[in-house]
Amino acid sequence: MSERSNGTSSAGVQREQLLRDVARGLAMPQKELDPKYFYDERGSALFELITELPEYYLTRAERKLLESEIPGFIGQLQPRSLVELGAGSASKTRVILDAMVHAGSAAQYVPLDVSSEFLEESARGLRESYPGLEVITAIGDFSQKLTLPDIEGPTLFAFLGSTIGNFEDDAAVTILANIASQMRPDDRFLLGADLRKDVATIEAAYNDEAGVTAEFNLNVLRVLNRELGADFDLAAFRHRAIYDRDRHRIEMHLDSIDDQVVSIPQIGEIPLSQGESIRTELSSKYDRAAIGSLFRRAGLCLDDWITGADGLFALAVGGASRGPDSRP
Ligand code: SAH
Ligand code: AVI
Repeated sequence: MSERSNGTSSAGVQREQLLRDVARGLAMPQKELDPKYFYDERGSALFELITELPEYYLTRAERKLLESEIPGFIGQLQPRSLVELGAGSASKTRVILDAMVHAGSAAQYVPLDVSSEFLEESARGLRESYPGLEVITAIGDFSQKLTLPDIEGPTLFAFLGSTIGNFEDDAAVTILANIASQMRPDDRFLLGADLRKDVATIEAAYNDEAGVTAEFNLNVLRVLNRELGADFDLAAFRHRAIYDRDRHRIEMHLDSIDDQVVSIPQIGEIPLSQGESIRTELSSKYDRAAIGSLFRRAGLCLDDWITGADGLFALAVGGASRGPDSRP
């Protein structure tokens, strides 16, 4: 069994960053918070519950595609390493790792995530299940420049779950370009993307009957209360998730139920009027043209586009079209 960690930022640096991000986001005309702050241990666990909800079709649809497509794909590529952005529980990743083990090519797995405790827990489980695999956890923010350990190629870079959809197009291009800059000519990139479909199906996925998504949404306020000593009253906010048909995306908000003032030490008093919202997440939905355009802008070529018969979800496969900028 082999374990390594490629941790980067210290708690102090992360707190400074959180303070800056929150001060900036809450000063905007449409108040917003960065969705990466959902994912403390509780937030990561709540996301896992979301993936099992009857309304949240994304995870099941992606898993089905991976199960049908990955064995053949891995058999051809024979990757020695898998690098995964936003790995979380890495539950679907096991489909890829199983195929790598079956192909006899599996050497290293590098899951990268901001949610450090949760990632280490996932890594422990993987090390038990795949004793021959070196699991190197990388704690960090994939929207910043990627610092990866030295790994054996060919490498498959994976970004699953449609997490790309949580970013505006320009930011998504920056993330994809960062990945492209790390890719050697025989490496491949695998992206999971949620597809555009009827609005009722999409909106139901973000407004589940059991209220787990609402709890997940409110969790970001718990994080700010704990980390910054803020005094958000969670009962004073209501979860709202609506689909923007023009921009093809879900917007998740926390609506202020009444006029209120929230206090955050080191930032100050934040007044919110009745009905005013804090936008906490975007979740864009795609078609082939939209992903093709993001890939092109990021210096990636889109080689394959795989959707199931249900038309719910897509896997996009690509390679770096410009060659590596920073990796030998
Ligand atoms: N890939 C998994 C988990 C998706 S949830 C799946 O498909 O089910 C999104 C994951 O990305 C979480 O684990 C979260 O902690 C991580 N994440 C969100 N923003 C991030 C960022 N900016 N940098 C690194 N990880 C991030
Ligand atoms: C991680 N990300 C792709 C999820 C999504 O669907 O946008 C997060 C989520 N938000 C609400 N439900 C799930």
